Formats: sequence, structure tokens, C-alpha cells
Amino acid sequence: MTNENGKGTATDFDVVVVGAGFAGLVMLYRLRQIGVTARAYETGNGVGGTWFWNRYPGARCDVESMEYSYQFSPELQQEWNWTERYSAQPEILRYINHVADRFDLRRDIQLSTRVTTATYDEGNALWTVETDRGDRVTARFLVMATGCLSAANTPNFPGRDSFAGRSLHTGAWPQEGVDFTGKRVGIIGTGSSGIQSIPVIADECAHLTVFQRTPNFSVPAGNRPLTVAERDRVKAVYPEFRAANSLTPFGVNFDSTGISALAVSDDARVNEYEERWEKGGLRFLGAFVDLMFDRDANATAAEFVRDKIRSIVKDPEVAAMLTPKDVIGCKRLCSDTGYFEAFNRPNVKLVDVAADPIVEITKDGLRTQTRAFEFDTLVYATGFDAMTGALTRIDIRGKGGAKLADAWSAGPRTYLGVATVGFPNLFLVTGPGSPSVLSNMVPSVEQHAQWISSCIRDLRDRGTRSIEAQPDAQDSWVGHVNEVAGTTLYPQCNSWYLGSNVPGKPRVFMPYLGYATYVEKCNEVAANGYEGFTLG
Ligand code: N01
Repeated sequence: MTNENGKGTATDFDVVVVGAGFAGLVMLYRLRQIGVTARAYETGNGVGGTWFWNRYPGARCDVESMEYSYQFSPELQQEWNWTERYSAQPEILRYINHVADRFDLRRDIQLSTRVTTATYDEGNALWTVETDRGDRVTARFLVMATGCLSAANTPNFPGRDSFAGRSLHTGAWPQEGVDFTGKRVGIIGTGSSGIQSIPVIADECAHLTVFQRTPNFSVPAGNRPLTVAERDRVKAVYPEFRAANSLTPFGVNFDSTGISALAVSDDARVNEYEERWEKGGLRFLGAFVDLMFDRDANATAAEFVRDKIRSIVKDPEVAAMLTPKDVIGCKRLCSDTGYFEAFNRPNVKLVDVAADPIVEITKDGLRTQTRAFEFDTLVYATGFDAMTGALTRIDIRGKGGAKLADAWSAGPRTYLGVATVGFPNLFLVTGPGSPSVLSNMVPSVEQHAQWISSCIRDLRDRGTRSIEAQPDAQDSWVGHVNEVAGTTLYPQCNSWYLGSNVPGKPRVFMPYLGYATYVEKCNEVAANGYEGFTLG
């Protein structure tokens, strides 16, 4: 038991952290540095979060390995050797496990434990946290390191449980792996997870039917082994490399040309796209500075990719079905290894379920309005209740017993994506309203862990028991997030950024675009004595 600040109510821990993925681990590390006690609860039976659960075939990061890693320890940064330009899931999971061991973080983590409720006691300024394992602990602060893409979305098709074969979700893949040899497989969904797994599953199984509701833009990943020279080049200037990336809008090196797509000749523009297509990766969107702001600029990139799809896919009807109509990058751009090529295989069939919707899951497979399909295995690559799902699925009660899910029923409202009115001493790591999914997630979780731990240290040093976002500050931040989103093309299609992949979810653009501006704002708020927060 601890008794913080030498005064106040005794608590089991100073801080409870929910989740032990990239965010939870660095949070624990930072909390230990400031000398407070913490316990992290993690649902999985291992650490790793996203990279623990998403073990589907072909799972790979779309941010380059040298950037998608922690920077809190210069030694770790120098010691670890990434083997590929874009790391595959097993390598990232090995890295996260290495970090947990190297910094002795496991002693503060309780695995295989799901937090079920968290209730704030206003009089004593403390949280009581309960788990599905019967734990009931108190803490001054609660930090939700629950991940932005961790609450699986499995559409509630009629008959969903009647399927006699095996049902899988890409975001909750079995640890022992899945053998598709000789199997007839159906897969629903063509987002990043579907696009990565389809070519690999197609290669293994007897037959694959892909159920596509919306065609998606994807660029070749251009993955390849990293050479020692490439690694050493970055390692020699790691701090400068990180600092330069942190000044960009996405906090990631997109190698932007800094010019408008409409300011160059048609030939020059196509050459730029061609070069980036050849090199591979999401830097494709760095080709021109206005691709996510100007429809005409965006149309030039979209048409380039449409042409590529038509040139790769041999059957013109299939190519037409795979060709997206909307804005490129509006749904998160995918990067793939042989996705469009997979549709040239004789064992892959594409079904357009926008034209012929799925009406039910059956014992043998599924039925669309006009046809029946049979398989042995059905894969849901149907994504996540993004950004809010992992939070609202826990019964979190703030002041006066108010439920977070109710407070956010019209969409999430936060101050800086790190706190929300009515829920004192609750911190969100990369919550809605922060750059989160529109940035490189690892630096973003590190920035939040650093900010939150400094805040807890400052409160302790001043003998302050509670911190809560002020309604005005929250309103103006939410307004600002929306205003920025409104200057971009992001709100112009249906994406999980807007919650529109989950039936009934309010349509609100959730992430904040502008990593560098955001970091500056967070630092300013702290420097001004936590401006916009009430300290009690
Ligand atoms: O999920 P998604 P995801 N009937 O929501 C379809 C990150 N990530 O797991 O577009 C039929 O993108 C849905 O159709 P539609 C990355 O940030 C990164 O693939 O809504 N179909 C869509 O095709 C990514 O953006 C990496 O019409 C239904 C698909 O399911 C995010 O995670 C790899 C349906 C869901 O796509 C989520 O990606 C993987 C229904 N009822 C993931 N409901 C990398 O780093 C949904 N769909 C590379």
C-alpha cells in the first residue's frame, strides 16, 4: 500500500495502467522513473497489444522499422537491429518482449486480466479498478493505454454463430497460427488487414473468396531486407533523425517534395508518382503537399493508382471492381505485397458485396442477396471500433457516477486527446483528439507517456490530488480538431477515422492532424501550469 504525498487516502497503487502494448510499456517505464508505484493490467497472456493480437498471415507495419521503435533509451535504439525495411509482426513482438525484459517491466504487469470497471471516488480523489480475475484495487490515477485499434469489429450478420467451420478475426488471431492447406476460405473486408493477408492466404489455401464492400487504394510496400549500412546510417544520427521527423505533420518521414501537385507538368507529376510507386510505401502520399487538401491534386494521385490497378489485374471486370472511386488517402492508404496480383490467381474470387450484400452467415458459409457460398474457414478482416471502442467497452464511471460511454454518446470529446471533462485523474494515451492514428504511433505514445508522467510528478510535487479538463478548454479543443479536419479531404469518405465502419457510431472525425503543432501545444499547456485543467 502506498500513501501518496504523505497525505491523502492510502491507495494500492499510485497509478493503474490499462494495457501492456507499446503505450503501456513506456508508460510503466516513465512512471518508474518518477518514483511512483504502478500496476498494468493486460488482457492478453503476453505483452505487445496490437502486435500480440494481430498475428494474421502477412501482418506487417507500414511505418519503416527505424522509425517504428522507441527512442526513450539511446542504448536500446543503438542495440536493436531491425532486419527489414518494414517489420513483420513476429519481429515487432520480439522487440516489445525484449523491451519488457530489458527494462524489467514485467514485475508491474498482470497478464490475462481484463479491466471490467473503473469508478472514480470524488471525495477521496481515487479510482477503484476491477478486473475479470476478481482484482479490486485503488489508485490515484488511471491511465488508459488501451490502443486505438484494439476493439475488434465483427459485424453482427444474422446467423453469425451458426457457421460450422472456423471463424477468425484478423485482430484476434490464434497464437498457434492457422493452417489453410487444402481449405476453402472466405474473407470479409479489404482494409489494411485484408489487403495484407489475402495474398498470403491465397498462396496457402485451396480457394479464397474475397467479399469486398468498398475497393481500397493500396501502394506496393516495397519491403526488403535492411542492410547494415542503412541501419548504421540512421544510428549515427538517431537523435537528429527523430527530431527531424517530429517536425512533420504526421511525425513520420514522408520525404515530402513540399510542392503542389498542380504546380508541375503532367510528365513531372507522373514521374514523381512512378518513382514513389517503385520505391514503395506510404511516402507515396508525400509526393505533393496538397494531396490531402485539394480534390484536384488528389485526383491526379488517385488516377495514377487506378491506372496501376488496371495494368496489374488481368480480368477487366475484376479490375473495375477493385478500382476505388473516392479520394486516395481518405480511408487510410494501404500498402501491400502482391495484393492486386492475387486476383490473377485461379483460386481467388472477388465478390462485390456492395452490389450484392451479405444477408446471412449460414452453417456452410454465407449467403448474399443472390448467391450462396461455402467454406471451411471464414476470416473477418472487418476492422475495429477505432479510438473509442476499447474505452467505452469498459464501464468507466467518473464524477457523479457518469458513464464514459454516455458522456461520449454523440462522439468523443477530449482536451488534447489526453483527458475528458467529468473524469478527473483519468489519462488517455493517444485518445481521440490527439494525432494518434494520423501519426507514427510509437513516438506519439512516447510523447503522451512523457507528458502524463511529468504531469503526475508535478501534481505530486505540489501536493495536488486531482486534475480535470475544463469544459471551455475541451470545447475549444474539439472545435479546433474539427476545424483542422475540415480543411482536409479526410471527412469526405466513410472511414473508421469517422467511426462510419461501425453501425450506429456517431460520425465524428476523431484524430488530430498536426503532430508538431500538437506537441508544442501540450508543452505550452504544461509550462503554463496545466492551462485548461482544474487542479484540486
Ligand atoms: O480494418 P478497416 P483493418 N460488410 O476498417 C469491411 C491499421 N492497420 O483491420 O470499407 C462487409 O480498414 C470494410 O468495408 P468498408 C491501419 O491503420 C495497419 O483492415 O467499411 N464488409 C473494410 O473493407 C488500418 O487502417 C496495418 O465498406 C465490411 C474492412 O471490412 C486499421 O488498422 C495493417 C463490413 C475493414 O477495414 C484498420 O485496418 C493492418 C460489413 N458489415 C491494420 N464491415 C499496417 O501497418 C466492415 N467491412 C500495414
